[in-house]
Amino acid sequence: MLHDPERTIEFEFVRATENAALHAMHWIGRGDKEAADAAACDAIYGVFDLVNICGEVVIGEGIKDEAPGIFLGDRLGTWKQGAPRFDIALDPIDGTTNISKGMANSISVIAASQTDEGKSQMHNIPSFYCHKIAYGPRVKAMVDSEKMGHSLLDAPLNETLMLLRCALGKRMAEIVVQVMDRPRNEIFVDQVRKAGASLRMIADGDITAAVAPSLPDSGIDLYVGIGGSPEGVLTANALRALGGDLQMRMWFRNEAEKAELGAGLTGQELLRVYNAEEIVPGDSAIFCATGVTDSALLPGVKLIGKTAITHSILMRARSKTVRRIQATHDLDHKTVHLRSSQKEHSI
Ligand code: VTB
Repeated sequence: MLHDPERTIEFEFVRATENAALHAMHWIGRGDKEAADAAACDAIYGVFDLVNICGEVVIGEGIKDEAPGIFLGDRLGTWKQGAPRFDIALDPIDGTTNISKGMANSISVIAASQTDEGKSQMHNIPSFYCHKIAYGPRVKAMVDSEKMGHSLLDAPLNETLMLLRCALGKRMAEIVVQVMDRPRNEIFVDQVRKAGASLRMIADGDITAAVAPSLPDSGIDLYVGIGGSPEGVLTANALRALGGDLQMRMWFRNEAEKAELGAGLTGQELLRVYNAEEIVPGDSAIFCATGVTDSALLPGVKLIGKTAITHSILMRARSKTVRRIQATHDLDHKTVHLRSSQKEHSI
């Protein structure tokens, strides 16, 4: 086995999210989010069918909204004997509604952690939703040094924004907070406005929103709100590589959901606040995403005649290298390998 198989295999992840974005782009604006999702899944499976890894999906999709997808326990890769083992978390499209409406903020995303058999490296959160707050390395350094007795999830948002002001050396009005536009998040929107910080709302897709504060050039300083739990785990993989952090705690829409999804958990476990290192505790964390439509993280796919341009970001926790990969695909030659047909297809 290679000494550090992550180093080479990580580039196959880029091919997978690129192909997912290219195969899904035809569905942008066409009102069919399931078709976009299915196209992305087919392409991701198709790439991994040619890659020598033993990949097990530990965080899949589709449970919450019954979308087509790649699910928990599914296998990716050839599973040839001796191939390195990876736990895989993915969202073939985060923001399928956005794609279907031709709106901004959709990506294809995969995270992975090299693992020894049987030892999962990613914490699976049983709730559909979590209350999350995500911030970059400078804020993390200050949060860690303040040794607060409570989590940021319990602090009034204006206190957290004051902390950001100090950590980032900005005026309040320059601090940009991203929140997903939902009635359940109105409380955060009000607090951001009252504090005098600057607000950016997104319709869907809170992985880009929560990773953005850890990138110096994203223009976003903080993500806060209630969004999907699997999306939080994917975000945690990126933050392990970028040095930022997030805090997240399970959130339930009602008591029945809490009783069902939280069955078997103690009161303490239900209230536990996780940070990125607790969600992804191992040394190995790879995060890869390709833009489908524009977001704070990545430009979307651009189609110019028979040329498609994709933008991806690839990073891993071991080396902390962050690569931005712009690819020009000549569609007269580019093909994607699909699981459904086991063949190469033109885009
Ligand atoms: C969240 C968010 C995702 O869908 O799961 C959201 O984390 C679903 O929220 O990024 P609702 O159930 O309120 O629609 C996304 O925005 C896209 O999958």
